[in-house]
Amino acid sequence: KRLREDVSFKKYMTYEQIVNYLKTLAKKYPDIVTVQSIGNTENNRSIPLIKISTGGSNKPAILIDAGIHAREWIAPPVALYTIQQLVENATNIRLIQNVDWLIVPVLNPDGYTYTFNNDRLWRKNRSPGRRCYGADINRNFDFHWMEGGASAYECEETYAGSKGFSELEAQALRDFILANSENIKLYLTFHSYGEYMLYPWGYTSDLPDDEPELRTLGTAVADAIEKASTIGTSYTIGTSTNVLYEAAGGSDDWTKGVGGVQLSYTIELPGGGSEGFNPPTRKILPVVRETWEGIKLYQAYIEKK
Ligand code: ING
Ligand code: ZN
Repeated sequence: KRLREDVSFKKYMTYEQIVNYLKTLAKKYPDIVTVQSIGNTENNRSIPLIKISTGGSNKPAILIDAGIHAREWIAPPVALYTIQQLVENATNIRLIQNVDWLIVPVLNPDGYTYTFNNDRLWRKNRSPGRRCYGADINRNFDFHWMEGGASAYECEETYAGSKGFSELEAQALRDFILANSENIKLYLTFHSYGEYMLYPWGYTSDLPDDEPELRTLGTAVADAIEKASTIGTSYTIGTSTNVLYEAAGGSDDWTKGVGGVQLSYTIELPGGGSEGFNPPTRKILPVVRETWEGIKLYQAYIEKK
């Protein structure tokens, strides 16, 4: 079987196309690219992770995911653009010399596929319940689980699952982080929409001890994105609870609170207005390009730290 799939930012790629692109990169660039599955979903899809590394041991790593929420279509392209720039643009070689990259472009393949074939605005995964399908993966992480901003009813959009880490996708990310927690220095999770640069905590309005560092870094990144923006992007920076809403069980809270990753951010990409979760395809490139300017600044910080 000869798969050759190119990445596209002119359209929204399907899960299969994204997987084929990752596999194509692994074949074409075996010295720096490995693709693995971090777990399987309810509908037996694998959750792919691409590792981009020039080798050596104990380098700091940046973990990025997108597509925790199925309908937030602008998020996977940001992960894919990062992958493309790191692997296929030789001028970016210095970005992979001292830092490893671990990227999951679609953490919720079942939900993502469901938004293509059945319901464009589906948010959750597709695990079956008694009455309804799906739990909100971003309420299912077991750190102050169900303490606020989450629902115990399985038909709700923010259903937190039957218990902390009841969901396969959350388990997969947890297990990968715990197996690599020594090296992971930064976690970025891409959502949409609203232009928020969020950091923990989401379960309480209390601030983490290192809030000044999270705020300073997040502000610098947001500034870089805004400066590069051709579409008037403007980020609001702060803790999830204080600038957006309280929500326990999010991946960023667990990653910082339990996973041992000090720097943890949820980035709510542009969208909204009449576009909502469905920015027109001509917006994909402007969004991924401006966001990439911010991601490079995160890399520079990790490299120096
Ligand atoms: N927003 C995030 C959500 O899961 C969030 C915001 C992130 C809240 C992290 C709390 C913690 O609701 C979207 N658009 O999904
Ligand atoms: Zn989301």
